[in-house]
Amino acid sequence: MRGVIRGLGYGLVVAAALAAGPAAAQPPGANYDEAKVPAYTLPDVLRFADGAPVRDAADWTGRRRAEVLRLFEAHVYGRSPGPPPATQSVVVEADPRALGGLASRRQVRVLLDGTETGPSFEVLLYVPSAAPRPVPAFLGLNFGGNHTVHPDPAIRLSKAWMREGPGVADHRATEASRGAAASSWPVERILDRGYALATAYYGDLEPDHPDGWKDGVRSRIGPGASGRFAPDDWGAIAAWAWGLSRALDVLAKDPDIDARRVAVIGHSRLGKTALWAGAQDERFAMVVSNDSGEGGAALARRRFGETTEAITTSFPHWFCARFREYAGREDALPVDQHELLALVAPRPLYVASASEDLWADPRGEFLAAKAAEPVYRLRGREGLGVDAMPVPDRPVGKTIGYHVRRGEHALTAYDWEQYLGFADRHLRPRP
Ligand code: GTR
Repeated sequence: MRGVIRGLGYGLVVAAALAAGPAAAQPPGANYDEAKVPAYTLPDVLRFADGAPVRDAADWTGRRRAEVLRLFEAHVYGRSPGPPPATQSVVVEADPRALGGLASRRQVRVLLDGTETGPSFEVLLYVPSAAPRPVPAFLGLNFGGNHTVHPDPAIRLSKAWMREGPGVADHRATEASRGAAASSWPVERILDRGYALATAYYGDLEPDHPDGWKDGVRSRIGPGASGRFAPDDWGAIAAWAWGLSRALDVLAKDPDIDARRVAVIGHSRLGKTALWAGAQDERFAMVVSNDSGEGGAALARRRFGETTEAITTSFPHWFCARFREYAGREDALPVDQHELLALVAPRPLYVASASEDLWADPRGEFLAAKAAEPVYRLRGREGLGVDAMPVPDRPVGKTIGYHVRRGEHALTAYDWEQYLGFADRHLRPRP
């Protein structure tokens, strides 16, 4: 699975190494040895760029938060446009008694410029029948099309470009890929626990390859529509994150959904995406990063696993053009990823790692969560509630949740159980 999701450059090396077993999964040049991590100093999240200290919550919410956000836009993910003015959503399919009556299902085509021929994406929504209205929801992008999250035959088969893999022929999904990602989306369990689930295919927003922008929202909307991108114009992660906000716009109009209780979730590159969406869009009530690694929850300055050089070489389209300048010189970055996590404060944040996913640097993810705590405390919330990284399969956390699951790079039922429990603690009773 990881080989399918990773795909390019280093990804292929990782996939080949993984095929030989986790112990061999070390791409050439990558450091997987804790003893070889050089010393580093993180930027102080509670200090303004001019060196002045952030003294209280008002300093943070009034000025420092915006400053950190701007730095991530200018140096890492790029600036995104606002919501397009003429968006229309069209319900293309609905069934009030889907999955044997467990849920109602709707499939909504979001026409981003209001026209059938313009850029669009499709949201699949299941709302639990038994839960009192309006219900809280999880929203996350998927890797292979909405039809891969569940074998439900009524889910429309994606017609969009796909990376080659099982059930994909000539870059198009076939019926054979129906339900292919079901192990990452325990739909019935989510519904049984009283949450709605909304998902969309990330490739609808932008196909995931260096030329993908030509067929995605970035060529039709916003600054790059002219075909020229400034060093701080949005990259693909920003485009996907922008799509999550547009999906939230749709949920906010749905009377069955409580838009004040929507958790945004993502795995791996889509975990980076969920974090950037949650950092920018404070309407997201909770943020879940599953194995997001480099460019996500993992500290950039910590030289372990994937590096800025590796990620900007394999995936030049993910970030804004300026980010590449920091390959091999992470210390020059004006931010590090703990500050991305801090942008989620005071909202509940869950960061999860997997013990064999060394490429994503589990310890670097934990340490970033730890280093985001001062902002949570400033906002009157406890962060992780522990100082030491927990052993595998021992979830910890207060307003910041964390676990390292035993096993490989994946979004599993175990991970979802922790997110559902965390959501129960933070999104109920209704705020
Ligand atoms: C890898 C990439 C990681 C991670 C992963 C994924 O190849 O190096 O940063 O995002 O892809 O999305 O599965």
